[in-house]
Amino acid sequence: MNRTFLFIIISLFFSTHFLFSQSANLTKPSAQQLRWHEMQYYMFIHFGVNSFTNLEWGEGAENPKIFNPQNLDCRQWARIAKKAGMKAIILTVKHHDGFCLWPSAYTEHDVANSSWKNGKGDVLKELSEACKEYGIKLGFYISPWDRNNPIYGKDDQAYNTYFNNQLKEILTQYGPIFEVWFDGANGDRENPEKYQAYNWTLFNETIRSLQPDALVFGAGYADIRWVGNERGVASETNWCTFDSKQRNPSEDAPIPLLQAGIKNGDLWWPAETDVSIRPGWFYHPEEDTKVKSVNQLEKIYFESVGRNTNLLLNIPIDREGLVNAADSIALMQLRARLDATFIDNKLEKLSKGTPDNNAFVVGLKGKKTFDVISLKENISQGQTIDGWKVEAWVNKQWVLLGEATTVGYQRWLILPKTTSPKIRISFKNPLPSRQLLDVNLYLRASPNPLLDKK
Ligand code: FUL
Repeated sequence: MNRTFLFIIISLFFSTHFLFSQSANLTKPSAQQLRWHEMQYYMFIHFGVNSFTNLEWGEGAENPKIFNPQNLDCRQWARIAKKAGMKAIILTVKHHDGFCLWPSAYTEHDVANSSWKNGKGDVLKELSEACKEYGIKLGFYISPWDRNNPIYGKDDQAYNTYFNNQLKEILTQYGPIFEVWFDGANGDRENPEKYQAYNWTLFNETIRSLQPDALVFGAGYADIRWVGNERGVASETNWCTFDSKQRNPSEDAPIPLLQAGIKNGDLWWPAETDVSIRPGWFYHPEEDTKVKSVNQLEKIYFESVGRNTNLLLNIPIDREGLVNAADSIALMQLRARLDATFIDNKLEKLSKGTPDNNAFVVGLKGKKTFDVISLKENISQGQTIDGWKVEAWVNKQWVLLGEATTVGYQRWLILPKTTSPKIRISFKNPLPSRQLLDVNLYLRASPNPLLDKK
């Protein structure tokens, strides 16, 4: 036994006599959104001409011939994602430079005119097959901003038709798509002559009619909101709900609202955290030594997945067409770290909680040591918890270990390392019946100075 950590799961069954049901009035997720919440962690892949030019934003004038990943292997990407515990891959099929990773009938600026496989290759097809083989889902990022297309910003309607045709190609030829990722970039916003008015209504109709189970992220009529930064940090207070009037298809909502969401909003609009494992989104050889450490990645994981968001972690594909060894090693270190803490084959069922004025005392079957608490809310009924605290019985008295605001799908709180025979969880307000799904306590497997409380 080389692990000394503890894993306790508690199922709390609330007696209904003092609880009331208010869920009928609460905004609830769609079935597709509920499934999305369960995914929690998946891979973002930035790959394209920028991977060969060392740019982050291509100009659109790149020669497609420069795209030539000689050892491209999408099965390697999918295998690494799977081993890392990720549930999907989202690929940049077209970034701002306009180069398409699938052979598009509507442009010459694509893989069909590249050197790779003499123009016979299709990255999206290879990835869709690899994802299927490894049992993970597929999504795509597609940039509406297109610096290659000469009609962009010159003829709004013609460009919108072009973009919509491309959406149709990728929504019909590559199997089920779980997420369509739009960033709102309209790089020429500052330059009115080149400003393109996107037809979000048209794009929305296309997505909903061709892939009704796909979720849209970001701009347009999105189902999922941006977390408000690219550092991998979700807000401690994080509502899955929003005010539908504040979701503008063409403009980001104000950052503080994107971060915290809006309590009691009429729209279920949960947040996704996107961040890159390296400083850049695309591959740059000089960043091989700048891959985030396991401590940094664990912090990101705790501050995204542990704060009621899904984590979309970007792994740039290198010039060979592979996940670079440095990134792969970091991903596996993170997986090992998380598994060691959150191992789930040592469940110890505990006694029922005792409802007492919105507080639940839970015995730990002897003294146990822990430093993380996890709460899960039954979001299928909506999100209601807006304040709670946890105390432990130490030296014959209740000692406050930590306090937090929202819970949502999942909330982790790091606590001072504590050994105790029982804990008490108290809520600010009464909970609807069966609103709290479960409580877990863990002892983290390795020290992490970025997370450890003094
Ligand atoms: C942004 C883009 O401008 C970046 O290049 C990157 O793709 C990021 C995920 O979204 O809007």
